[in-house]
Amino acid sequence: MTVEIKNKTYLNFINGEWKESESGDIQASLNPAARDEIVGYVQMSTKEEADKAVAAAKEAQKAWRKLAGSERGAFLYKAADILEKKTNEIAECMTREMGKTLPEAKGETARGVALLRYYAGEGMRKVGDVIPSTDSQALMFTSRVPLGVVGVITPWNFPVAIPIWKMAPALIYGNTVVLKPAQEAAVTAAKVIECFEEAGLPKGVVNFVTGSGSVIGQALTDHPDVNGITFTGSNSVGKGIGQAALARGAKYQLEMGGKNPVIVAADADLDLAVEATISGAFRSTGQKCTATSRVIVEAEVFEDFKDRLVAKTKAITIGNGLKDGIWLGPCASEGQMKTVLSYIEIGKQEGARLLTGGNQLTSEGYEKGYFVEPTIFDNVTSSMKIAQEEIFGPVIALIQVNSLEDGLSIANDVQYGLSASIFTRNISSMLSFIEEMEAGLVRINAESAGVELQAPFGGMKQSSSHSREQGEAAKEFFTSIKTVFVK
Ligand code: TAP
Repeated sequence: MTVEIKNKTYLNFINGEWKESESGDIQASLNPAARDEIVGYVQMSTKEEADKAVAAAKEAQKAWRKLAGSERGAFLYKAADILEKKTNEIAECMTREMGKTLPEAKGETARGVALLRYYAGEGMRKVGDVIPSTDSQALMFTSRVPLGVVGVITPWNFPVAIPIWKMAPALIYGNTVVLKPAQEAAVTAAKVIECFEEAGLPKGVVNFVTGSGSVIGQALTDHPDVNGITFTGSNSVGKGIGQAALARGAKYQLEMGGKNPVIVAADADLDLAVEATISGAFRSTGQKCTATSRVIVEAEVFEDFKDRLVAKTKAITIGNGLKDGIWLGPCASEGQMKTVLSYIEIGKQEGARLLTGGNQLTSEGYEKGYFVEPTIFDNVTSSMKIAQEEIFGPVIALIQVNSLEDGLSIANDVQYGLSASIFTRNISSMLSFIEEMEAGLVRINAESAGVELQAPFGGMKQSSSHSREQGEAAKEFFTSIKTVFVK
């Protein structure tokens, strides 16, 4: 295999310095659209390096917490400006590293900028309440204080937005952080850290250690000086992190998987429902935690909806996301592609009918990448694995129902509860859906994917630890309430 080295070796960032791992090991990050292209190398660090990063964060927190919120905010505003200037460079790196198309990568980077500015502004907002005491001579109030050191463990699917939506609120409320990004997208994450470095944050406030999750992620989770762990990723890893954090009394927050339904009512605007289903299911190659994976359609419009959905899906352009006109990029890694293909096999064996897609693309132009056709099954029943388990790829399970009531009950018939949407013109149907849908994010006449940074985000059931991220909700996790009584 000819290896084209296009980029450099990225280091850990500990106590304000870029450092090689003492392990001497590095790992290549490969382009999933062209696996002979190396995007960069990242460190395979040791537990001791995670420990050093935690020690630096602990020391730095003493002064960082004493700054005024607006002073901490000023650093975030600077980081936002730097990230904004580097949008093209960082978005291109993201596309090359994890495959999402360039316009999507630019959109995500712009979201990172907006998140930084939003939390910079939070530095000027209130962090407590005055509560009337029963003692007329006393002043009673609450103050929100930082947790201390926060361990940030992130997945590869939003390598800019997720680290920022965790680090920015952690920092503004006076915590210091150690970021352990997913190895699959650690080069892009390193570029985010460069923005914080250029913004001049004091040394040790932001630290970055790459390496395997079971070494570095576990080290942060178990470290007695890490006061909070914020994690986004799979349920299996998340549950282990939650148990370990609970066992040593650390605060934790887990955002995990989804199996997000869309309900299409007989009175829906079908053009809108088809557009939104395609966007929700196939953008980012279905690798969003909020991606649509089950589409539950009332019998009256099932055939019409299905035909339109399949026709539009067949017109999707697939390829390297850096190229103009490409709508769907590759799966982010070989492992992810294999998982998707294995679920497609399972779907066939379970008796679902393949309407379109179902194959890896291997012809000229695709042979070096992890491309899977956008895939739609019908004849799906709710008990099938493809209707129950998170696939995290471009696969839709179409389920036909005779009433909206049945649709809602199937929509709720999974262990997950992250996001859900309904297409209907009927206000009663909307209200029943809002009332009965067991999901942290419910959307009406809009795709299941779509998160606004100023609103709380998180799941019900097995999708999260029931905490919420973003918007004002972030304050709940990244601070502790201190009740103060002054006589
Ligand atoms: P995971 O395999 O769970 O990895 C997430 C992070 O945890 C990575 O940084 C990983 O490191 C690390 N990790 C692995 N083992 C660990 C351990 N024993 N202790 C501590 N950390 C460990 O998930 P993924 O494949 O990157 O992401 C896909 C999953 O994320 C999907 O299930 C998706 O639904 C979920 N997700 C959820 C959301 C929200 S907001 N709910 C958003 C995006 C994605 P390495 O990978 O480097 O080993």
